[in-house]
Amino acid sequence: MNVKKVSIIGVPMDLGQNRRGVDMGPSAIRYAGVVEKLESIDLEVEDMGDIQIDMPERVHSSSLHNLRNLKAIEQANTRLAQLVDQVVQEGHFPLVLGGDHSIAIGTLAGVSRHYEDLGVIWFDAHGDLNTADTSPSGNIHGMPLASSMGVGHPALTGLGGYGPKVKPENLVIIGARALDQGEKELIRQKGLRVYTMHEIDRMGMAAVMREAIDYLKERTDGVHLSLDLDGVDPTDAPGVGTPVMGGVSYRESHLAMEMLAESGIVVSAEFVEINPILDEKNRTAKVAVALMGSLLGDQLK
Ligand code: Z70
Ligand code: MN
Ligand code: MN
Ligand code: MN
Repeated sequence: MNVKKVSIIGVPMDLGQNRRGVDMGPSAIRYAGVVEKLESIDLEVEDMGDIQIDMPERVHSSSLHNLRNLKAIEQANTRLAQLVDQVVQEGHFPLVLGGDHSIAIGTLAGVSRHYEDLGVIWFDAHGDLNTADTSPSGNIHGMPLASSMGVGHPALTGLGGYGPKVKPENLVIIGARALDQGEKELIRQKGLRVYTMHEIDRMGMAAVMREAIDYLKERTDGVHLSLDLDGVDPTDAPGVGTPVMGGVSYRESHLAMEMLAESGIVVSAEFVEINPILDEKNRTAKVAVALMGSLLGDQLK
C-alpha cells in the first residue's frame, strides 16, 4: 500500500443513531494509543483533531421523512468530505475515527472523487443499506452504504456535489448477520457481493479475504475500508451500540487486516461505532487500534 503519511481525522458524530457515547469514539481511540501504534511501525502520523459536531440537544430533530438529524448530518459530512479530499490530494492516507457509521457518507464523498473505480470493503454486522422508506429506525447510521451507492435521499446521495460514490459491483460486505428485509431486497436487486457469517464459517476468513481481494484488485483502482466494530464479535468488542452475537473473532479480524496490508489495495479507512460508555476498560478502542496496526503493516515490519 506504500503509505507515506497517515492523516487522522476524528468525527465525534452521534446524530446517526439514538444512543449517547459513540461521540467519544475518537477520544477513546486516541487514548488507546493510535498515534503511538502507527509510529511504532515507522509511519509518519499527523493528527488533524476532531471535526465539530452539534450536540443532539442543540439539533432540531424534526424526524424528516424517517431521517433523524438529516440536516446536521449532511453539514458535518460535507465538512468531513472536504477534509478527506484535501488529505488525499496531499497524498496522505486518511484514517477517519468515528463516531457512528453515518460518517462514511462524508469519507466516501472525499475519497471517491479521486478514483474512477473506487472499491469498498464494508466490514459490519449490518448492511447499512436502508433508506427512509425501508429503515425500521429512521437512524441514518443504517443508511450510509445505500446512500453512497446512490440509493436514498438526495441530501445524502448527492453529498459533496456528486454521486454515486461506489458502483454496486465494486462493493464487498463482510461479516453481515443482521440484515433488514428491505436491505436483503436491495442486495438481491443490485446483486451485491456479501460474505455473511455463514460464508465466513463455511469458507474460512482466509478464503473469503482472498476472494474479496482478488475480485477488487481486478476491477478497482483503490479500496476504502469501512470497519464497523460491531462486525467483530461482542465478546472481543463489547463497546458498540448494537452488539450482535456470532461475529468475526479477534483473530479472524486481524487476519483480514493483515491480508489487506499484504495486498496493497487499501487507500483509506475508517473505524466506527465504538461506544466507550458501553465498553469494558476501553477494550473495543484497543481492538480498533490493533486492527489499524495490522491494516497498516504491523506484521510486515
Ligand atoms: C438497522 C437500522 C445499524 C449500525 C446498527 C441497524 C443499523 N439495520 N448500523 N448499528 N452500525 O436501524 O437501519
Ligand atoms: Mn504533507
Ligand atoms: Mn455500520
Ligand atoms: Mn453495524
